[in-house]
Amino acid sequence: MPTPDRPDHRILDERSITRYVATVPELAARLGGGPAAWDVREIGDGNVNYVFAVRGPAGALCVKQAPPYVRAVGESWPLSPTRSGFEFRALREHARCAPAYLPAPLHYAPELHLLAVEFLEDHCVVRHLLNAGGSRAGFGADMGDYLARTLFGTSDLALPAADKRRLVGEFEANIEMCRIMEEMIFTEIYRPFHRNRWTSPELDPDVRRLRSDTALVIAAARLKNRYLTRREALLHGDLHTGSIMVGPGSTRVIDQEFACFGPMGFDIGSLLAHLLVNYLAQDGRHAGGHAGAGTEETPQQRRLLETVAELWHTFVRRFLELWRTSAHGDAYPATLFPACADDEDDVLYAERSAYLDRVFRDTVGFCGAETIRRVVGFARPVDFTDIEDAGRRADAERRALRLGRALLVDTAAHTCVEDIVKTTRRIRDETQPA
Ligand code: SR1
Ligand code: MG
Repeated sequence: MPTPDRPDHRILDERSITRYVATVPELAARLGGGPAAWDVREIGDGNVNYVFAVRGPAGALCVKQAPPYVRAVGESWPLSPTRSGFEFRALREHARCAPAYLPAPLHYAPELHLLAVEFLEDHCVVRHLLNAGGSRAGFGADMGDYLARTLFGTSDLALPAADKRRLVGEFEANIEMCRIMEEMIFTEIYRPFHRNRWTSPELDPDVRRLRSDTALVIAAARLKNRYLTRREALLHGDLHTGSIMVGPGSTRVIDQEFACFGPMGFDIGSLLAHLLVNYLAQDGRHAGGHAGAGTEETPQQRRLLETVAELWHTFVRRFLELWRTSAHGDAYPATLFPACADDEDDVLYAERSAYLDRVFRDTVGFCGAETIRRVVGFARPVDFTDIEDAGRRADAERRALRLGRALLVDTAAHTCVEDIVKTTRRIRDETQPA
């Protein structure tokens, strides 16, 4: 069906997806049999795109199409469908750095704004797993490894300047998707805006306080400037627990449509924020709710905080290893800094630590900003919204606002990942004012 304002853009349904896939020999071959034997189902639950599972006798595919609007809202919120091209391009670039953590990119049809990727059989979305009380051993280590490989591998540490500049140029055009992040995370939640939502009336006073909190608004603006200006690495751009799937022995990152060059800490902080949001939401989800100061953490909450620490430590370890072994970029050129076997003797040792300290500071700030916007913005996670009792939901969300503020405004007080964990536990244990 052509869409009214873009007659060139046909939105596909189950039948037209089947017809289209049949015209692409490599996709048809993966499915096996013929179109009559294929089963197509729309399975998307995200805000922006349509996602189809296509199954055949020999295998399955995941086909995604970007409509020229935000799926969750409809045509009243137009959005460039070119996002699917950026998604496919980012998927390929990240797959070059960390193939084990991505679905294989298979096909892209620019005229339809459609892409096909490997179907992740036996995988589930991490957010759903966590909200069902589950967890996956090694998840933090996998994500630390993924982040180090993709962020290092697309930075000036790994890429020759000419390649990096060309890549930056390509992703600069993902303007509409970046604008969503610029506005949603750093701006619109700090003023009255028609798309903001929160648990009302319970959090009304908190939202008023947030908007008049000058230190907080300035800290958010400072970070927005960083997101706008720093072209450090190719980011996923929307890395949360809904953008990651896990299966037996496998962790895969999906939904790269917000990809752009930006500060490394943006991706890392975003994912940590969602682990911490889940940690705080757990108190609202359990029958009986949070019993107040001194209540024991559940085993799952403990695991979430261990995951936070494991993720950061793995990121640092792998990033340093890549810097020692694969620094082919024009920053810190190998001609000036020859590789040294023993890290401590390496002339770059102190410099590398300083580099990662700065990535950590960014991570803390972006983690705080993401935590706050998931309480009072348009895209609130089911971790919170599924808590039926509004009072309990508001208690958990209020703690998230406090945590977000502590990280965003008192960034410098957090010098290691254990400080983030400590602040999270302290805020969980604080007695809530009515
Ligand atoms: C247009 S809605 C944008 C939100 O949905 C995506 O999942 C991102 O997280 C973004 O916040
Ligand atoms: Mg997404």
